[in-house]
Amino acid sequence: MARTTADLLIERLVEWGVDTIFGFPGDGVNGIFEALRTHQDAIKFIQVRHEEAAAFAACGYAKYTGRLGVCLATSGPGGIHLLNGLYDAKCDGQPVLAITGHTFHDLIGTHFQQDVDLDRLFMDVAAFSERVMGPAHVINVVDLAVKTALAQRTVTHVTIPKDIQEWTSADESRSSGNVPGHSADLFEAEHPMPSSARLQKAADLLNAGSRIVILAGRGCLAARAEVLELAEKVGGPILKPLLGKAVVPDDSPYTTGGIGLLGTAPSQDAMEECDTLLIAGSSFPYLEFYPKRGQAKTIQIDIDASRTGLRHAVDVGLVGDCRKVLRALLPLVKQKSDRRFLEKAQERMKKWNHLMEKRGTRTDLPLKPQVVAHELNKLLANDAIVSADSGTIATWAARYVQIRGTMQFSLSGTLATMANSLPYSIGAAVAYPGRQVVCIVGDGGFTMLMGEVATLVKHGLPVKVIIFKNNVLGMIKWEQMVLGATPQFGVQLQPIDFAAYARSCGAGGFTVDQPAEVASVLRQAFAHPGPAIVEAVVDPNEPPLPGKITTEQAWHFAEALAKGEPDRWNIIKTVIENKVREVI
Ligand SMILES: Cc1ncc(C[n+]2csc(CCOP(=O)(O)OP(=O)(O)O)c2C)c(N)n1
Ligand SMILES: [Mg+2]
Repeated sequence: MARTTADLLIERLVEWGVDTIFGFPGDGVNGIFEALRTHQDAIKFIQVRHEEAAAFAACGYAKYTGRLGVCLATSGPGGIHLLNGLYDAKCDGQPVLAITGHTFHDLIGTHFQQDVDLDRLFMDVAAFSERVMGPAHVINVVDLAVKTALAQRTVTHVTIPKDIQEWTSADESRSSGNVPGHSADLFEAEHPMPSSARLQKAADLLNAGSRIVILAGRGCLAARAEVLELAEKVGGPILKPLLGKAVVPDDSPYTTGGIGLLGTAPSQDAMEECDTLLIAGSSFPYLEFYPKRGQAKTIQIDIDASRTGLRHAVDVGLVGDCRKVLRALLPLVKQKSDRRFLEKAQERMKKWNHLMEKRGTRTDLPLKPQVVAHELNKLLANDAIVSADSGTIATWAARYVQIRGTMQFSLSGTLATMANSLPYSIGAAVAYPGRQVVCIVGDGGFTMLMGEVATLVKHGLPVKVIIFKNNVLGMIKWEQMVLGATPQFGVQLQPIDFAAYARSCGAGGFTVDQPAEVASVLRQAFAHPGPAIVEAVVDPNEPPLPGKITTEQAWHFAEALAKGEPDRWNIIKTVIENKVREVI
């Protein structure tokens, strides 16, 4: 039987090992949907409620499985809706293929309906963006789109005019140059290794240093044993940018947890005091958290040679896969007997954990967000997949979710977009049936794509969604005050009854606003057989203060209050209570 262009597309994707596509229909992709219908036994279609969610779900799927994520949208508006999720994948280096429709091939450029040149629109977000011209073209294009996405760990795009999707191989003869079967569905993921001279140079710096810090990012997610072994050898703490949160367990004596505004004070202290820094698989962007110029000899391992020295002046750059490079480096690194730097970090970490515990067990009202995060952490399985959104919740997730076992954790790291966490969780739950999947989201981020609760119910994905409801775009409120020294403006949210909403979608819906009830309500939600939403009504005046607040930040804060911040008395009260708690 003659195969349509769409059949050839889907069959080639199956040959590439793709078994899931996230998307949303439209007449611009009807041909592709027909091919999906007739290939249901080989490929799953997960229908979402907004194309942005399809792109996020594909990104989450890629992040948690290490495989290609695929999303599908119709011509014009459908494709445009994908963009934010695709940029998220591009910014965090995830292989995602976007497939879109286009208008009739012979009406392109005539102001026809949905006549948007998505291949041109996607030129910035996609490393490869091509328009398929016929059935003889589709396999060549798909092969390159898949290989480019995997090889460059980025976004690629294929668009197919709607009528061409239905053309069959019988309708069209190949051009003479297009020899059948020349394009291979083979991808070899080998990476270069640094020379032994360069490895020795890096080892010499590590052997010469006495206060060594390891900044282990997402490139080390598959290198836990190697990172831990190195920390043990050099007697230096591992600092984790958020995308690298799952690199090592949080109860390891070798880590001081996160770094950055939502990181820990001991990580920042270690960074400020180190004489040698190893950056491994990280593009952690906040330059102010790196050592001062000239303070520390720096070694960087990165798979992408163009990123060497991106954030910090580097003395030795090692290009390659972090796990393999660390393995080659380890035998050259001497065991250090001086443990003082590590022990100091461990002492500080004890105090930090004590402080977090105190803040997480507060019983005063209104309910503190830390209490919710603290109780939630206790219910996480050792293989939970946790996705967080942007906002103050990212701080609570960063500080209270304690990585253990094979837990995975992600959020929109580099794009730092809102609304990613629920669709990431869709991607995770589809990829790993039976594993606990948890979404930590603010009320602002949740409302952006709240239709995706219906996706959870429709596809039977038992994701647990914990909404921190403070009726405000909290992060921006604090930024306006602490960074801008101005009172809050334009950030209050009209409250929504999320538990009732969840139930109206067919999911479990729970509410909690009492500290003493948090544990039991969360437990009920986790025991709920399908997807469930917990709306935790939390104090909007609890600031997500950095681990170490700078004098400038404190001044800005005070100035904003003096300029007539509407919540000033409640904020002052909350902040003072925090300080009192740290002292007693
Ligand atoms: C798409 C998008 N729009 C705006 C922002 C800016 N932004 C970052 S965090 C945030 C507030 C998030 O509010 P919410 O989800 O309620 O969480 P909260 O900070 O209150 O915990 C905003 C508006 C963003 N990062 N992404
Ligand atoms: Mg909020």
